[in-house]
Amino acid sequence: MTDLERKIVYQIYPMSFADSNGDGIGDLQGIIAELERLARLGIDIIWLSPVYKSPWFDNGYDISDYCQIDPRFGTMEDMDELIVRARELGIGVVMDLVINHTSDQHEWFIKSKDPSSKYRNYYFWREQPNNWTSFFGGPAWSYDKEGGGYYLHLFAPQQPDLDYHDPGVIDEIKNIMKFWLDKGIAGFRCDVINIIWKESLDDGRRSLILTGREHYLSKDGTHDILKELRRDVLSKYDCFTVGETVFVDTDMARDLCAPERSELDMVFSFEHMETDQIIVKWFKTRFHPNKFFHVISKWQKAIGWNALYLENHDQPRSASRFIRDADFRSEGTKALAMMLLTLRGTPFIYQGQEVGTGNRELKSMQDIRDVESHNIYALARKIGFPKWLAWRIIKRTTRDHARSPVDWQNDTDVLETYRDLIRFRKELPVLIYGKYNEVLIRGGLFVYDRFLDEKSIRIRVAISLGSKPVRYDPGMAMAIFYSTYGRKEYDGALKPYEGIMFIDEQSSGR
Ligand code: ISL
Ligand code: CA
Repeated sequence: MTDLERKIVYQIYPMSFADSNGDGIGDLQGIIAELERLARLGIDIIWLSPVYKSPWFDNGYDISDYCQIDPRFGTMEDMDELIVRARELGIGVVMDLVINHTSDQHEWFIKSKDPSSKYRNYYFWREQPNNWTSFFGGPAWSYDKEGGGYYLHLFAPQQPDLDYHDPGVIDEIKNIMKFWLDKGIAGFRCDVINIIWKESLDDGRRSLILTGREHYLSKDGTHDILKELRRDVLSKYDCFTVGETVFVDTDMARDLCAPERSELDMVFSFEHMETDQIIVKWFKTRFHPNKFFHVISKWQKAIGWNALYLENHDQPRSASRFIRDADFRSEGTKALAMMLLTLRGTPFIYQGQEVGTGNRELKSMQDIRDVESHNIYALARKIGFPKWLAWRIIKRTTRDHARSPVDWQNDTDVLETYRDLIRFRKELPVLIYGKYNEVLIRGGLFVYDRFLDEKSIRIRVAISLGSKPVRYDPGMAMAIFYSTYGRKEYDGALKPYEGIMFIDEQSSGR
C-alpha cells in the first residue's frame, strides 16, 4: 500500500446511478457514459456495489453466480468494457466481495440440500437451530423441507451463510477472486468480512441485538482466512482490500489492517455512524456534533491508515443526518466534505454526496423496498409498537434513502467544493502523508492539524457544524488557505457550518 494512499474512492450503487436504456434501472453502460465526469471530479477508484447475478432479495447482496453479470445491468462484455475504459482514464474498479453468504438460489446451496452432496458442508445444516438472531431481525435459522433441516443465515433466510470449516469453500472463493483480478480489477470491498468464521454454534448470550455474536465476531479463524487469501491470491496482483467490519473497536480494526499482519488494507468501522443512536440504528437520537467528532478523532489517533466515509448504500444521507439546521444544508455539506477530504486515510465518496443529496421524501411503507426495513417494521409491530412509531423508525433509518436515483442537478455549488478539495489532496502531500493532531473539539467545532514535520507546511482544519458563528483563534501565523464560504480574510470567527483550512504562513514561506 504505497500508491494507494493517494487514491480517492467513489462508491457506485449501480441500480440508481445511471440508466443508459431508459428501463428505469441503472446499468453498466450508464456507468461507462459517466466515467469522464468521474475522472473530472478527480476520483481514482470506483467501488461497485454488487452487479453479479442475483435474485435481488437483498439488492444484489445475495449472489447466485459470482462469475456472471446480472442481466438488469448488462453483460460480461459491458463489464469488461467498463474495466478497460475506466483504466484508460486512470480509474480502477473495485468489486464488492460478498462471501459470508450466498443467495439461496446459488447452485451450491441448491445442491447442498442433498445430504450426500459434496456441497452439504458448504453451509450450516443442522437438525436443531441454536438461539442466534439475525442482522435483519428474527431467528438466524430457517427450516428447509427439501434440505431436511435448519440452515444458518445471519441475514435474510434467502442468504444462507457459508461454512469456512469446509476447505472447499475457500478454494471456491479464491477462484472467484482470481477470475475478477485476472480481468484487471483494482481490488475488493469485502462485505461483513469479520463475521465469516463461526467458532462454534453454541447458544449465545441473550441480547437485544444479534444473540450469538460472541461466537463469530472477529475470531482468529477470520484472521487466518484473510491471511490465506492475501498470501495465495491478493499478493499476486496490484490490488487492495477494504473490509466492511461490523462491531469493531479500534483494537480489532488495528489487528485487521496493520500492514505487518497482511490481512486487509483498511476497514470501514461504524462507531462514528452510531453516535446518533441508542444501541441499534433504529433508535435514533439527536445528532451531537461533539460526540461525532470525538469518535472520529479517536479513530484518527488509533489507526495509522484507514477508510474514511460518511455515507454508503446502507446509511441515511449525511446532508439530512449530520446537518441539524436545514437552512444551512448547502454550507453543511461543504464543511463535511472538507472534513472527509482532509483527515488522514482513504476517502470514500458515495454517489450523490458530491451534490449534497439528502434523504428521500417517503410517505408510507408502500414506498419502501428494502428487505431490512420491512422485516424491522414487522418486528416492531409484533412487539407492540403502534403503526405511527414503527413508521417513524423506518422513515428515518431506511436504507432506501441512499438507494434512490440521484438528482445530479441538486447542488452544483457543493460539487465545486468537492472538486477544489480533491485537487488540494493531489497538490499538497501533507494532506495525505501528514500526521494527524487533534487541536480541539467544543461547541460543534472540530479543529485538527495535518503536518509532516516541524519545518514544513502545516494545515489547520476547522470544521463547524453549528448554526451560530463561533469564535476561534488559530494563532498568529495562520491565514486562510481555503474556506467553504469562499472568503480570504479571517475575522476571528467561523461562520455557521463553515469549514476553513488555515495554513501556517511561517512554515510555508507564502
Ligand atoms: O445496515 C447496516 C448498518 O447500518 C447493517 O446492519 C448492515 O446490514 C451490515 O453492515 C452489513 O451490511 C452489508 O451486508 C449486508 C447487506 O445487506 C448490506 O447492504 C451490506 O453493506 C448483507 O450482505
Ligand atoms: Ca437500464
